Amino acid sequence: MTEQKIAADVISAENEKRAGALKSDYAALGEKLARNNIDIDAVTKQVAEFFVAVPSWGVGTGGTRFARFPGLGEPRHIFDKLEDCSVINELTRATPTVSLHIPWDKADPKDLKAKGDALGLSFDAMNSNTFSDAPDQAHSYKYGSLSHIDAATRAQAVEHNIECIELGNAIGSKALTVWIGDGSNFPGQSNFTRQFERYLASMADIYKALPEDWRLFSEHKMYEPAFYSTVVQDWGTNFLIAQTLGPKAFCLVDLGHHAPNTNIEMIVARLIQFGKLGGFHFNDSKYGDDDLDAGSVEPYRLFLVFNELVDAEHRGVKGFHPAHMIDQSHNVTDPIESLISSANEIRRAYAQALLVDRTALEGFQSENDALMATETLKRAYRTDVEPILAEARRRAGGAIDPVATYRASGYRAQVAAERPAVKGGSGGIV
Ligand code: LRH
Ligand code: MN
Ligand code: MN
Repeated sequence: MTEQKIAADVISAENEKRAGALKSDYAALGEKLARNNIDIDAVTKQVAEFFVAVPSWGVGTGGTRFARFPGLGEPRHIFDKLEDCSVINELTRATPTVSLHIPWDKADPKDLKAKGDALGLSFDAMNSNTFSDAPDQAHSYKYGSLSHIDAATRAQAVEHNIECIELGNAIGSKALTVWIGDGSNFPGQSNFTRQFERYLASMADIYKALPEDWRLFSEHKMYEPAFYSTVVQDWGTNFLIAQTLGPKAFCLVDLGHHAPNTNIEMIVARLIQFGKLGGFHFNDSKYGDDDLDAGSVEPYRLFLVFNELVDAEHRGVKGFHPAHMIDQSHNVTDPIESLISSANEIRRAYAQALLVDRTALEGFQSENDALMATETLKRAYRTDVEPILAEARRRAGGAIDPVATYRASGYRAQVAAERPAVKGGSGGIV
């Protein structure tokens, strides 16, 4: 890493203030865990080796269809975005990869690669965009893209996905995530079966263009922008897609893309069991695709998802390597702070899941002791693992308290001076 956005002496000065407290908290937690035969250092090592990708589109301030209230120093282009992503990684040491969205982040692959290398960042899954029209495209996606009734529009959407693969291949990415907004707004508007047939045929063309070591992720979402029916609406349809396309096709689970109260951890278990879990878009939600910060509303649900992932690791599931990515939108916070905190929450859920006594759990399950089984999960979940997370960051050169250190660094004020302010927007409805 040659370009460091947060000076090393800022991190060490901030860490020095907190090192004493962390040392005693870590020792106390280590003692407590040792009583249950858990080696704290082994857990810290596993946590330090767990990474999650930051979405390039998450570092700009989001908005709703009603309005967008810009923040200070918003990134002007992908190279600014990569610098902001680097700040998150320098402080957390949990996010060394970035997931790009094309055409939003389109640039010369040589420049992208060089910037990534300079910042110590590499690239996770590429995301295509056929849910909105690019300024110069020949055919509109107003009535769909990969499943459009018109062959030329479908071909254009396929071509765009192939372009994403080619760009990704040049910068070291190994996966393409396809999410489409295709669907219908009125009963009768589309023929469900024919529309899905057209989608599958388009996806098969994209699948054919995948390099040998690439994976194709399809992402389901219940509704929005289509409000009556969506082509890839749930994990069942998503599973059919992955199964129909072949061994390089997997399902991507965006936590916000389900009906409220859906048992997402069970969906995760099913996809693991049948070898089709490709990865995640982590975020949290209260009502719909809210794109809130991971763990901010339902941290127990995030833990239960990680409980399934750790269970799969524990069982030694073959070829199990889901892609961990964040997908959020930040309207009222500094996006860098939200992403720092989200990366920590995701690691927290992982650390807590690592603490589950799986032998005891299995015993309680086989004795039908529901109370003690659930208590076994709760015991792990109730453990304050913050000293483990902080120590993992510290050992890797990150910050003991990354948000406080970020604030102390003055990064936001510095980029606000360099990047011109952006005007607010009314959003799409007025
Ligand atoms: C769709 C989605 C999908 C897109 C991203 C911007 O709601 O989750 O992953 O690529 O948002
Ligand atoms: Mn998503
Ligand atoms: Mn979404």
